[in-house]
Amino acid sequence: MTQPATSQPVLYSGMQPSADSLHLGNYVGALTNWVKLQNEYDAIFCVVNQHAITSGIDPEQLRTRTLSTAAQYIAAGIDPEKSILYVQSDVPEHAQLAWILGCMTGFGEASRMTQFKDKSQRYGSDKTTVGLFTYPVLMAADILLYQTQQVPVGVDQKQHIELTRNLAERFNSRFGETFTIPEGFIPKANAKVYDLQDPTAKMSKSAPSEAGLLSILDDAKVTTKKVMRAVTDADGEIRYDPEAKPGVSNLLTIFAVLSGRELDDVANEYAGRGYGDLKKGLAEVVDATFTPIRTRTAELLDDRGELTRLLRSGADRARERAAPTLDLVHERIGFPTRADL
Ligand code: ATP
Ligand code: LTN
Repeated sequence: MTQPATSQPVLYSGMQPSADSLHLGNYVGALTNWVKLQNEYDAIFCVVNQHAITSGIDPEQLRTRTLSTAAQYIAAGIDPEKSILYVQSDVPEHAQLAWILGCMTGFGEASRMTQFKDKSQRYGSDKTTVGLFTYPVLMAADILLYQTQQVPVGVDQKQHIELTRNLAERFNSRFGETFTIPEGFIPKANAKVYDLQDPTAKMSKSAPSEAGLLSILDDAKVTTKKVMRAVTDADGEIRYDPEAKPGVSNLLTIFAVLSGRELDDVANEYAGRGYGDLKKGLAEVVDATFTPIRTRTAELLDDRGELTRLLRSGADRARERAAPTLDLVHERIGFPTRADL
């Protein structure tokens, strides 16, 4: 098997550049985790633009969102010198390995992916692309190319990680030890953020209304307004009880996670006070978290040359790691390797 560059275990993750701004759910459920983990792992983070085109292509929007997503990763604390940060389409080995893995994936096996079933039902058969169907195979290629051990993802990606493991095991047993078998690294339930207007639904960029979505790049005035208008309940009591009081509990969770405090500590501070007080306090915490990230993102986007250079250098480092794995795969399955060319 090809060896990783450091003795730390390899960690790999990615997000699609499918919105102008990341939202609080992405920040709490993924990005803050990545920032912490990058010190303990040999971490690789990808802006998965090839996955993003499975649901349609708008070239200008895609270009802007790809750079903006990368800038937000860096602004939130991903260190592009320590970790590898790159754009998926800059590393052609992903698509090359995906083709091979696709030829080892059963049609029935891929048809069982619930994300595909959900999305294809929503899009209808004319808008459902073959790319959407093979999306999980490309994700498997992303992960396996780097001999990844840990993959931090949301619970919705669990089935894709299972498929990745199955494909790696299948390849290894048919053609000899080639891939490390990765593991999913699923955050605890309390890292989940709910929609401010419908606190029983997860905060998502595809929510029917923007009113419940806190976006990192929104102006502070906008986020404050959204927090102040968050849905609560009629009994007026501030306590953590996600079943009976989903709205208030969501506000308390967000407050605790963003301020780095214990939930009980925040709940005690606001016990006996009005919802308006809690919301005001939370709006300040959101502002204190997002404003520096927003400012740094704008600075990074102002110097596109430098940002592009950083991403190119990330892609060079990624290719150095991906190419030997692909070479080994080629050798194992009887394709010419670089040494033959
Ligand atoms: P969609 O609109 O398709 O549901 P999304 O906004 O939920 O997308 P994804 O691109 O699916 O975002 O997710 C990127 C990462 O952010 C994943 O690791 C996911 O688990 C995390 N994430 C997204 N929404 C939340 C949330 N509400 N709470 C916690 N983590 C979240
Ligand atoms: N499917 C993932 C994004 C993704 C990913 C990956 C995550 C694509 N390739 C590799 C981890 C590892 C999502 O939608 N969150």
